[in-house]
Amino acid sequence: MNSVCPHDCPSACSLVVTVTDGHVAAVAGDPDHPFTAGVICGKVHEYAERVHSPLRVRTPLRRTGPKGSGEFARISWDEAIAEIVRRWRGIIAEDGAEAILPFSYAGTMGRIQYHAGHPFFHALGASRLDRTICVSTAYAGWRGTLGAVTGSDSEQMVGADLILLWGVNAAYTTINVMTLVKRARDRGARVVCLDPYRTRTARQADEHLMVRPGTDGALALAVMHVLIDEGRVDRAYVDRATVGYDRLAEHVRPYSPAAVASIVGLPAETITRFARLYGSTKKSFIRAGIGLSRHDNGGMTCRAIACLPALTGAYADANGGALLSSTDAFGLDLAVLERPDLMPRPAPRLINMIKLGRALTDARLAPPIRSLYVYNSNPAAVCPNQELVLRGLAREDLFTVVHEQVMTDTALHADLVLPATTSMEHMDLYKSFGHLYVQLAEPVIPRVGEAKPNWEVFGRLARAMGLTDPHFSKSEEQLIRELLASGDESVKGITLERLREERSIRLNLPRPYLPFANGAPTPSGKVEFYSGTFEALGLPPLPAYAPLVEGPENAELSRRYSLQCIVPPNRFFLNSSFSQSELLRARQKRPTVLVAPADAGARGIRSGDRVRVYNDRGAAVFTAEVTDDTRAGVAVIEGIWWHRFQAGGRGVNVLTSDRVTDLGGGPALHSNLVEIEPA
Ligand SMILES: Nc1nc2c(c(=O)[nH]1)N[C@H]1C(S)=C(S)[C@@H](COP(=O)(O)OP(=O)(O)OC[C@H]3O[C@@H](n4cnc5c(=O)[nH]c(N)nc54)[C@H](O)[C@@H]3O)O[C@H]1N2
Ligand SMILES: Nc1nc2c(c(=O)[nH]1)N[C@H]1C(S)=C(S)[C@@H](COP(=O)(O)OP(=O)(O)OC[C@H]3O[C@@H](n4cnc5c(=O)[nH]c(N)nc54)[C@H](O)[C@@H]3O)O[C@H]1N2
Ligand SMILES: [Mo]
Repeated sequence: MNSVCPHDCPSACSLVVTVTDGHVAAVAGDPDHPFTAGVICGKVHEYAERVHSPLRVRTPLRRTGPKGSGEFARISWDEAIAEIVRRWRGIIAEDGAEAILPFSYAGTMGRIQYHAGHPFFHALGASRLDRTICVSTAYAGWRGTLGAVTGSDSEQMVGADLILLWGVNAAYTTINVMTLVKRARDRGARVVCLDPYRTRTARQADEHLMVRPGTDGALALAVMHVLIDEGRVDRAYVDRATVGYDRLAEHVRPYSPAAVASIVGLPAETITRFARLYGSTKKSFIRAGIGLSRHDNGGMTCRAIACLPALTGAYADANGGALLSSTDAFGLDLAVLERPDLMPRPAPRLINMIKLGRALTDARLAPPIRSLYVYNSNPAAVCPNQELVLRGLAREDLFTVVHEQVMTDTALHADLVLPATTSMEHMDLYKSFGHLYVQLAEPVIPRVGEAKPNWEVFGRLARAMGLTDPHFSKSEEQLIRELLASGDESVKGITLERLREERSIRLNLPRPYLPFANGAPTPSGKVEFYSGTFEALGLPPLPAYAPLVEGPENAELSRRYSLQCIVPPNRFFLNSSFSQSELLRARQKRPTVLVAPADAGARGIRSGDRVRVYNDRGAAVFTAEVTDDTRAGVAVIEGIWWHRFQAGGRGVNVLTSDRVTDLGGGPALHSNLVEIEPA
């Protein structure tokens, strides 16, 4: 049977599921899907174990012990709904609905189940959640240059002569890109990977530029300097499709390779050679990752990189250009699902999700947050400033409801846990942020236990809370029809009936798809080297490099914490999902910190030692791996383990900050200073 991978990954794979006696027996990649091409990751290959996990939540549960203890008793759905309604009515009467905060992110990327709570919480008048934890910064930077978050079709990179894998560990985070990279390489394409450490992706490249974290903005400015200085600019493209070239040329003059070499941590000659290679290859495809943006200066970094193909004219080449995400290629009107019109006016307050710990513990917040409803997310593990998040979740007076598939670290802190269906058990429509196909998935097995889809639970809650808008009685099918009908040309003619027949349909976009061949959907209609929008907001109007707030240039802090610590994904978990799997935990081995030999030597640390990594925000225990896969001064902690599986009971996110980046309100997850000592 057919399905779609629901996880927060650009690949949105088309799956073939073998079902035996109502159980998922095996999951494979659809060999006929043009992007999946039969290849899926090691996580989803083991999906049967996730769907039928011993940690699966099968019935509603009520807490019977202290918060976090995991002591629960089984209750019925009717009892659970009645209790939520009783508690919320009381809270609303005393403090108003803003005392209730929904918390969700991307447990599922299916549009119906992702947005299921928006209309309900809008109609209730609850606090709004600003969902910034992942792409906000990157998208704000990209939009600054290009006006839209889209780019050349991934499949076009097969014909490229040069591929830059820039701040993306595709071999872990979107494996199908590596299928395309391999095909390009077989044709003779050169592949350059830019990453502070030697990832699995870097190993598969022809060249790895081991940049210092958070300095790609300076590197991009130096590349522009060389392109302009050496006349490697496509004047015809610049004249027809861009604005601000003269001011950019002036602006990048100080950023010579020699001037940025010590910032970026690469020899000036390497930077010059890289710039010349880029400048002399029209068929150059930049696949940029979100990792770039998870720094204090990450928005501007993405904006700067998006300028590069506009200088060489690669945006107009059938095998060139750049792609960060294809999200805006899907012309669907999500207001159909989110229903902002149901909100009271003025709109309720907006709370940035990365500041959850602060919001739950801030005594000055009026009204205070008295109830938290979590779905599609595991904030106890994934949010920065974990100590503060856990302090908030431990509040005895916080009424916490967690709708989950598995008993996460967050669910352990709930007053009520509600069982959620997986993508194998409910219906949904999927877009993608890496390819251009709309896909439909329908249930392939019966619901496990008493699990219910998000949309059904919010329907029940709406009725129980007396919300009468007809929206709440629509079926998932009806919502999918309305969403498809809301779309622009890109989805015209794509109907539920056709999707039932074909499962996956490419957007109505030309091949090759070159959205910036002649300009961009910015206010000027051009690729904006100079942004009037940024200028009006008081932001630097040209792509700018600023050193990290929490980095080596912060002299005071780096005296105490001399190592930069980046925290990218690991191979066998997806954010904190799959940490429930005994099989995948065994493959992932143990929570590990990569340390360069010089740093390890200076601290008396050997491979295999237990070490304590700490800063002012907290401390967690890891096993050290001493390796020249990372450079001196940079420690790497991959992945998010549920902290109950980590010695000391604390995870990587005690180290990360809830400080916002330069653009978009996202987290600077990779801008951390830490110290390491033997445990
Ligand atoms: N296996 C697995 N796959 C995943 C996920 C997962 O957790 N595990 N998460 C999913 C999600 S939610 C997302 S958003 C995507 C994210 O996937 P990507 O777009 O790949 O982004 P990140 O994984 O955040 O970071 C990618 C790379 O950027 C590098 N990096 C960090 N700082 C810098 C820098 O300053 N400069 C440069 N050049 N590189 C830097 C990191 O070392 C990392 O190797 O992956 C998805 N896929
Ligand atoms: N240290 C560090 N921290 C990070 C990152 C990092 O790279 N390093 N990455 C950040 C990024 S990119 C992201 S996107 C966030 C991700 O943060 P989250 O979106 O919270 O990601 P997950 O850990 O995958 O948790 C999703 C949860 O949703 C549940 N779920 C799945 N489907 C459904 C459903 O249909 N209904 C309900 N009710 N629940 C469901 C899953 O069981 C899972 O526990 O984490 C961020 N945090
Ligand atoms: Mo993400």
